Amino acid sequence: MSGAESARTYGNLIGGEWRAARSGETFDSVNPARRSEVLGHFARSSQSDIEDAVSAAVAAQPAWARTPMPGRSEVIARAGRLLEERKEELARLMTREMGKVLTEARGDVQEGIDMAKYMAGQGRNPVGEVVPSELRDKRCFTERVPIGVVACITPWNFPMAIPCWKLMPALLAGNAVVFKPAEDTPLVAIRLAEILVEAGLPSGVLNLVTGYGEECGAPLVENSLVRAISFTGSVEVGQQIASTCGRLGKRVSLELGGKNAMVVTADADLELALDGALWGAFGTAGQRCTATSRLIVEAPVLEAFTEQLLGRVSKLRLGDGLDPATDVGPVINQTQLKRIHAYTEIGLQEAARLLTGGSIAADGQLGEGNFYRPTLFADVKPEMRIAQEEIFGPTLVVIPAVDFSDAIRIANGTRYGLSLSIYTRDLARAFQAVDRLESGIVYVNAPTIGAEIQLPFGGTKWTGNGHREAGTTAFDEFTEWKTVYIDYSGHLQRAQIDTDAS
Ligand code: UN1
Repeated sequence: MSGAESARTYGNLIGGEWRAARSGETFDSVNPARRSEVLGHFARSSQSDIEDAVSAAVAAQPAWARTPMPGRSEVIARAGRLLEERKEELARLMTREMGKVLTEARGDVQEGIDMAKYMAGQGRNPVGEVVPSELRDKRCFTERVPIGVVACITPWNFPMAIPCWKLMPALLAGNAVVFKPAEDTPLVAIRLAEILVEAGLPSGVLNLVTGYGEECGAPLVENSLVRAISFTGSVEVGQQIASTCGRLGKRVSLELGGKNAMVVTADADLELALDGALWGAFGTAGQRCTATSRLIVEAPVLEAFTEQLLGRVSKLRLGDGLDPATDVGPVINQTQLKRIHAYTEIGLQEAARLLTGGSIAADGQLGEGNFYRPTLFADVKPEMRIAQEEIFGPTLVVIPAVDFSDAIRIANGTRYGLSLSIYTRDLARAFQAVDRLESGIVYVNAPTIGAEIQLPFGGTKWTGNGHREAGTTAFDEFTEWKTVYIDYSGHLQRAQIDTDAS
């Protein structure tokens, strides 16, 4: 892309206007495949910008909440159509800003489109229930109401899908939103905000503030007028946010890490499992919270499976995600690149056997970006750090299991509980695994990635705090229940006391 476009400066969206940060400071977004390519300069926001954004949201929210829900859903539907029209352009931009290969970037935008369409359809669905009363001439019902102003804080790995999972239901429910995207992917976020504005969202209903977590995310979480926080990101930051929200008595939903495993049983279709392992572990360069980062293989097939896997992993081609020949793109930034490599060193110290990869790729053009060679470790023990901690990169560890029960025990043996999978041809084994795997998402004969938006998404244990995004649960994060009792008897009726069964 031309240098001229790269040089543009982008502001925050506050009360319908695009404005620079009050400090006038900016930060850059760069292409992880070629760090010299700057995609733009973005507002480096802090406390006062957050206050402006929250004030704009507070002012706009009541009128938006009074707009009938089918009217609100029209805006979401139009946004979905605009996303669809611009899918290719947005996908290409995403590949340049975040690095994932173009086919996957298209999938990421498609996930946003799907969410918009799904939510638009919800706009005419029931929002509560009528419940019988104990008493005569009394009607009881429930309804969902907006929370008010909510903050959506999103990661860089799904720059379109995850913001759409949050923004579409939050807005449809009648909230005003302050959206703080990851500092690595501000431009895709700005394109999404522009689309929502173009689709007819009134000024101030969506405000977008770019910047760093400590400077701009923290004051957003602290702001007393922001009543709920929806956060996807690391366990460390999620726990800080949760403790702040605990102290301030506000709602928080967390979608944090994973250490997802695929179990390969002795009776599995090994070809199928191989394809699944490669896609699950090295898709998005392993930078998904759902990425398959552990492969638990039953003893009888361990050797053959590992050998075939090694053959396939060592053939994966690293490169720019815009190049159709590329299998694995760059990782997001230099910090992550170093972190991923530090885990290789940890694995070696732990005496795991490095089969391939394990180094930063610096030859030729690859040296201009953040490339890590697809890495495979064997002889990994379940308690090793490389088998317990989220690496968030193209590193897959193979853990031997003596039998099915051992495999399930190992799969469940981390602090995370997002996505677990099993490959087997035995129907009973498949259902036993569904029963026994302790995670929010379970796959049979598919890898740990590939969630669809019409089903709840989220995990158990340290992966989250009990919430689920998308699916039929999408509104739970962004609404309050209101319970309404209407007594039209004309006299005092006392619940639990005057009940008459005659
Ligand atoms: C994430 O990794 O943060 O199931 C989300 C998947 C995608 C969503 C992943 N549909 O891998």
